[in-house]
Amino acid sequence: MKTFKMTSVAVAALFACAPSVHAACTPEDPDSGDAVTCLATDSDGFKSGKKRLTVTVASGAEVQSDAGKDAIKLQDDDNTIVNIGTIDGDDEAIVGGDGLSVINTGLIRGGDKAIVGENEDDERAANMTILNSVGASIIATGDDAIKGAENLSVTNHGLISAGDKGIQAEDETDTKTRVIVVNSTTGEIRTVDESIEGGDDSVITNLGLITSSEDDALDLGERAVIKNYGTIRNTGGAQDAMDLDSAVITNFAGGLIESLSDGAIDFDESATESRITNHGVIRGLTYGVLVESDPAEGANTAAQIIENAGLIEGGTHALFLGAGEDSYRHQSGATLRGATDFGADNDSFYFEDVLSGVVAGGAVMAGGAGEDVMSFLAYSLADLTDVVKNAGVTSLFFGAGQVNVTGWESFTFADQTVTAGDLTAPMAPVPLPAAGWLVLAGLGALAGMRRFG
Ligand SMILES: [Ca+2]
Ligand SMILES: [Ca+2]
Ligand SMILES: [Ca+2]
Ligand SMILES: [Ca+2]
Repeated sequence: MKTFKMTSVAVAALFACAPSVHAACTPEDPDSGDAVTCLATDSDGFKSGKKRLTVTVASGAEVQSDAGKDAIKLQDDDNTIVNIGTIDGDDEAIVGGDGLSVINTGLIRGGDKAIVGENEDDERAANMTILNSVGASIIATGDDAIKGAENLSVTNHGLISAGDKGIQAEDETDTKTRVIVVNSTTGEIRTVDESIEGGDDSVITNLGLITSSEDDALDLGERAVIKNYGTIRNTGGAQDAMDLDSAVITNFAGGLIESLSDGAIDFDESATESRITNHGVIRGLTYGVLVESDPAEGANTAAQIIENAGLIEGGTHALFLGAGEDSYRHQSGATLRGATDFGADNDSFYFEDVLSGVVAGGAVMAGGAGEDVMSFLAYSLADLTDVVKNAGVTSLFFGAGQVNVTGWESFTFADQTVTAGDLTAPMAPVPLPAAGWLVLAGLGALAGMRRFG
């Protein structure tokens, strides 16, 4: 991020010395590197083709635009806009070039877009840096709030809201590009379409709220790095909280990744491995974590490696992982709600701790095609109290613990591995005569009796 070249003391001094009737933004025709200060209401906007300007809109000042025009337009390189007042464009509030830096503690509002990177060659500007402070707002009523190309970097402590997309990184050929966003505990990004849309190698850190009412909250490409301590949510439009190709996602305790209309985390076509570490909640109306499995749509053939110490929930499937050698570790205290389907290829499922009750409410965990292995790391084979096979589904009981599985070719315990075919009840139960059961029940002994004890 570039350094704000004018201190707040200097701004205050300029403001104090300025007569109230002073031309709003001066000098009107600066040289490259000059400081431009807007101290009152400028009704027809400010425009310059110079480089390295620092344009400061003082507290109480407002830069407006003519009808259909932009409020501040600086299309050459490395300009800085410091807004302590209001920048209000009928079309865009700010159009800036490569290396534009915007520091906003006031209001930036565009009737179309709020901040757009577009250089003097009409290419989408790269390396833009936007800082939106606590209490500050960047609002686009018609279209995207912030739009730039490669390495668009946004740090948000205030409000970013958009009638279309919140933050979009895309070049002039409509190729999505890298975006870096930090949304702090006070940060809110509220949009109708995608909240953040970008290309490969994007990095998103969220401690606040990112929410889209009709599209994906995050829509990114390959190798996204996402750290979530806050809420990332889709609320409508049959879309996802996250729509990605591949990613490393860490959802920390208290973090919520949620779709009220479709999947929480959706992986599109990719051959690149993804990792999810979850200590919070990942919850989708339809799916918790899913991959595209239809070749006609471009199937995801990669491994998804998931460690869950929190909650993963989906109305249809908690996990639907498709092709690739997928792996899921159910850590101590973890919860699954919904079925799981590990799809094609050799997949792995690890229960790291003892089971507490019926896993996933009894929903079936499918290994799918391939040689799939389910592991019970806290149990020996002798801890298995019953095996019930019914209509292709095998129910494994460890006392009160139960899992319902299908399509897993082998099961590993702490002491040994057995194939699905060899998995039977550890020993045939010794039948008691009916009278014996009644006597035992009458003595209150049945509840404490282990079937194979
Ligand atoms: Ca997969
Ligand atoms: Ca698989
Ligand atoms: Ca499989
Ligand atoms: Ca299988």
